[in-house]
Amino acid sequence: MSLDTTPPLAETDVAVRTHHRTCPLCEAMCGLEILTVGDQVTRVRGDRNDVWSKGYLCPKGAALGHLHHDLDRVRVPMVREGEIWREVTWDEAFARCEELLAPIVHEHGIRAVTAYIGNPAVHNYSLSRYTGALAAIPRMPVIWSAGTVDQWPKNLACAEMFGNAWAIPIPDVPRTDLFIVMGANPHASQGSLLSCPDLLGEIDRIRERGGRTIVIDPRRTGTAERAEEWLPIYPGTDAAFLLAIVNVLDVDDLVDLGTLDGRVRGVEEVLDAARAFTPEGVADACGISSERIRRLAHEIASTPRAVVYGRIGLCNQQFGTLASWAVDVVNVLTGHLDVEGGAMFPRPAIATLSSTARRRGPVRVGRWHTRVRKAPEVLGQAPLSCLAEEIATPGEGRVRALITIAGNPVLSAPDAGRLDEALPMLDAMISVDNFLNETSRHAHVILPGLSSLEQPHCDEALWGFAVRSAVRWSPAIFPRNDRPAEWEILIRLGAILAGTAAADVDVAALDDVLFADRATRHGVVAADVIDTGGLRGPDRFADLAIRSSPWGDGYGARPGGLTLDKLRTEHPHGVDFGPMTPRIDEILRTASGDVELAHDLILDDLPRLHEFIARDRAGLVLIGRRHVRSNNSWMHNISVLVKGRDRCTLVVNPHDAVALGLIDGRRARVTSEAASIEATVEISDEIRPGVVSLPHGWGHDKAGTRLSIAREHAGVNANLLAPAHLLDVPSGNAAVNGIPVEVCAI
Ligand SMILES: Nc1nc2c(c(=O)[nH]1)N[C@H]1C(S)=C(S)[C@@H](COP(=O)(O)OP(=O)(O)OC[C@H]3O[C@@H](n4cnc5c(=O)[nH]c(N)nc54)[C@H](O)[C@@H]3O)O[C@H]1N2
Ligand SMILES: Nc1nc2c(c(=O)[nH]1)N[C@H]1C(S)=C(S)[C@@H](COP(=O)(O)OP(=O)(O)OC[C@H]3O[C@@H](n4cnc5c(=O)[nH]c(N)nc54)[C@H](O)[C@@H]3O)O[C@H]1N2
Ligand code: SF4
Ligand SMILES: [Mo]
Repeated sequence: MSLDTTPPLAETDVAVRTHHRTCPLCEAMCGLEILTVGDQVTRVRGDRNDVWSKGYLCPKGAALGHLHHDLDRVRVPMVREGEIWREVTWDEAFARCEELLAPIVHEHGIRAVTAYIGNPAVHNYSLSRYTGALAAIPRMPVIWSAGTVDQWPKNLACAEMFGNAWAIPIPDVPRTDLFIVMGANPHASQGSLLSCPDLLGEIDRIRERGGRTIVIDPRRTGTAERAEEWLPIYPGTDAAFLLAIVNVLDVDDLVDLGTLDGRVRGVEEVLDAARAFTPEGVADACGISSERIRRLAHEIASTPRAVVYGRIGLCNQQFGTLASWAVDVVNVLTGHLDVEGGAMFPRPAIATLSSTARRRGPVRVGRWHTRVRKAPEVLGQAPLSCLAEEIATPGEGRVRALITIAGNPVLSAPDAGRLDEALPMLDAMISVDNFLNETSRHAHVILPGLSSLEQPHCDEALWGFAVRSAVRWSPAIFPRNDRPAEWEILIRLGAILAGTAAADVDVAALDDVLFADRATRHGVVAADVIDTGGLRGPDRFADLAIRSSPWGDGYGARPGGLTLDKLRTEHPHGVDFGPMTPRIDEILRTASGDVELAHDLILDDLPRLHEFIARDRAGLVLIGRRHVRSNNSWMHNISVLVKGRDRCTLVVNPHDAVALGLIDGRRARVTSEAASIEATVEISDEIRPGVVSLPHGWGHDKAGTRLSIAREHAGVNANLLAPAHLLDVPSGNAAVNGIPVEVCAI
């Protein structure tokens, strides 16, 4: 049995077919109903029978057919000679990869080669499992990913507190009565490190049951509009704000660990550290009155089902680790961790990183440093803002070959201009990507993945952040014909890097080895399962993860339990095993076995925060924003999503606009220490004074791309403005929010 083959469609087939499938575009994982006629998608709507999302979808999901049919999408491997791209066969493409990579490995060793893993890999199980394979087969260091522009501070804080970087508690939104949202805008993003369909609808439901939502954000976002209250915080001051809440909890005798009493260490040290952050002391810097801070502390403490949730605005800022840590410090000190309606650890029905970590011991930081800037590694990653200098700086240890996988760092990474200049200096660049875009235009070879509709889909990572223990598997809708899936591409590349001739790579044999290794780590005797079911590739891993979950059959240990086959045949609309339940004992992997709140790596960063709070705040700072019709940098080539008003505008508060002489609709120059760009001004009181906002992911005017629609809506690349050294120090995560800028009319 092979799950990823769909019968070829007859050319004369005009029957309307209905398919059910998970949307792969964001963490909400909506169940879709997709109608097709022949090889055309005719309609996409929410699947009302879906056990998880019950019919919800957003405009991006509705445009999935447009993404599939996009004529610019790369379907055939391409090789670049000078400025000219040539379509080639898969054999030729892999032969060219070998020709490019083998001499580099031979002369400089595997350490001269590396990979960058972008965000869509998380939404694609053919990539997520096998990027590990690409690294493991040749023992290649893969230290670059979108993780260090995204959630690395949260990973670090959770590694310290809970002993597992992926044990990230999520807000139990469907059962909370006080939802405090900091630096997240689910109105656009649909939720992140939090999978919950129709999050904005949940905010309405909180209100309907007498509860409240408070949004703490420099911008009055769509989420803030829907909430009961908006607190316009100054960027980068969240950690101080939350420590002031801790201070009030202490002084007003509100600390109550609830069910975690006796299981938490470091409380006194944290209360000590918070003594310097009084509400009066931080109010001006945060832009929130001391009275409101005090009252909020009391509200959190006195509401049985309350939760603080922080996301990207608290991560990709200068105090990301302190802020992300402080979110859960407040949840712990008010008895809101691991309880219903608070911050909880999901129990996924498909075993994920968060549910399978076994290692105990110290957090891995600083075991090596980057060559040029000497930045310490954090949990195996280097700050993405170091990549350009590692390519461009000559000398022993230079990055000479780069494989980008589902990433567009020329638009999404900080100090983007330098990276754009550095990529042509590579001796070899391979992009595993579905578009010839701002990044892949520098590649020597583009190896395209299948369209999402040409392959099965199963979210492995994301159910680990979901408010319910659900899981779903979707079959391919269209045949892939003789094209390889991405997992096969990655195995092939890995083997080529390990020295196998491209033509000799035995993908199936390597897949068996990788699976056996994984199965052993799950505690399954590999030989027992390899020959059962005939599964291969990511489906075999998904089957393993499903069978190893609490609801799985455990390969016979729990007869009647779930298997991939059962999920596929009996549950086309997914299966749901209910809401989250407390599980701290299973989660904790700290050396002490308790929650550990106080860590030097985190607390040592406090002097930097003190200095920041005391600093003059006369100038402007830049933050980003997302829009529901965008997806980082890569969905601007779909007409139905980009049409209408220009979205890549610089939002400025009316007071600042008057002071600077800016006029709505006219151009302004924005200058940071990294670059100077021009953007159209949009004057609005949705942004607090002192802060301007420009979305990321735009700047599609580069020569040499194949993005005909995006080019007509080019916008400007906000990440040109992000200085490489502006970081959250403990985690190395980029601070792409809170960039000091000057703005003038032109
Ligand atoms: N200023 C600023 N910068 C930011 C952020 C911010 O908030 N502000 N956010 C950051 C965050 S959170 C992230 S995650 C990063 C994202 O950064 P990246 O992950 O590097 O960038 P994306 O724009 O998501 O690019 C995705 C790429 O994957 C390709 N792709 C899409 N689907 C597939 C697929 O199925 N297979 C393959 N092989 N390729 C595919 C697309 O063509 C595109 O090239 O950006 C970061 N950058
Ligand atoms: N439509 C759409 N959906 C997406 C994406 C997308 O690009 N488009 N990207 C996906 C990805 S990769 C991710 S990681 C998630 C991110 O999901 P979210 O975290 O919800 O992302 P944003 O919508 O950028 O919301 C971040 C908020 O932080 C605020 N902010 C900025 N600086 C600060 C600060 O210093 N303090 C506080 N308190 N707030 C601050 C911003 O104003 C913004 O409202 O979204 C995912 N979903
Ligand atoms: S919210 Fe939109 S993009 Fe996200 S999974 Fe649902 S339909 Fe897809
Ligand atoms: Mo992200």
